[in-house]
Amino acid sequence: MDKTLQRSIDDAAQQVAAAESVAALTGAGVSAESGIPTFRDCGGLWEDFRVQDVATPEAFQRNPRLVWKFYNARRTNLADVRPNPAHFALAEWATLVSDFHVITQNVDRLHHAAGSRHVIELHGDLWSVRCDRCCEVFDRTRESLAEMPECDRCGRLVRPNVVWFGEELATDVWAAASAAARRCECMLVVGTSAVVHPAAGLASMARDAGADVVEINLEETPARSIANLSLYGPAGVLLPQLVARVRAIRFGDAS
Ligand code: BV8
Ligand code: ZN
Repeated sequence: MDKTLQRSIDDAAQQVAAAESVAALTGAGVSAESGIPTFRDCGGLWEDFRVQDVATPEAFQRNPRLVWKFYNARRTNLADVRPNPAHFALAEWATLVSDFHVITQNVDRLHHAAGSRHVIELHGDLWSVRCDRCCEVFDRTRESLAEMPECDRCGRLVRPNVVWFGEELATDVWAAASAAARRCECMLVVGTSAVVHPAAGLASMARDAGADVVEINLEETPARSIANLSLYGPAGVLLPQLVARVRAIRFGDAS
């Protein structure tokens, strides 16, 4: 790792090591090193599918078969996917402080698989389905779904239990995410293009409440203007280094 980046990691660790309340806002980039395509990078999901065809309620009304093809393919691709060092580093950071929340836009549940205990899923998850008539959520973890699954109770076509564009986030989820953003002394903004709202607004919420905001990404994003620290490189490389420095500063061996 080049000396400049190493120094930036050391500086960032010095600045955030004292934070007892930490929140990590994560996006698809934190799962990239697990082999999951992001949305907006080259080779991303939005290259093969248009948002308006597979990620809106109107799309589901118009062509549920295409929407389920999109989501079933993502579920299938997740079957053998494991968390990467970025996920594990966030789970480790939570053992160093008294309050750590992961606020994720991701639906892959890799933060849970890495051992993170306080995970707020802003946009739902790929593993459960929802019947809009019964308002019931059914866990379909690891099952390969019938092409278009139906409700156990009423037999109606069910939908992926995710938040689509044009849909509100669940009130309780948004309340928990906003509270974590306002409470934290440090917010890590990891692997997100910071263009999807209201999720992206959580970084400003944290900064306005006095938190240090650390952007961790391969490249600059709109979060750069909000962050007071930016680290550019793969999250799976940077986060383990950052956590190791924070641990050393908090528990000795701050050589
Ligand atoms: C809503 C579904 C009220 C699940 C998703 C305010 C301003 C502008 C627009 C709006 C606004 N308020 C509302 C909107 C409209 C819209 C929106 O934000 N549009 C944008 C795109 C213009 N928002 C909504 O509709 C939201 N609802 O606000 O309700 C309302 C109601 C009606 C009308 C208006 C408002 C609902 C948004 C939720 C949409 N659902 N997902 C799924 O299928 O997965 S969002 C989708 O994008 C995913 O959840 C994804 O996580 C999210 C954000 O993308 P990223 O995670 O950031 O991924 P991306 O590929 O973009 O970027 C990856 C990043 O990682 C890159 O920066 C890359 O450099 C980096 N990276 C890559 N590899 C690595 C890495 N970094 C580090 N290490 C690596 N190795
Ligand atoms: Zn039903």
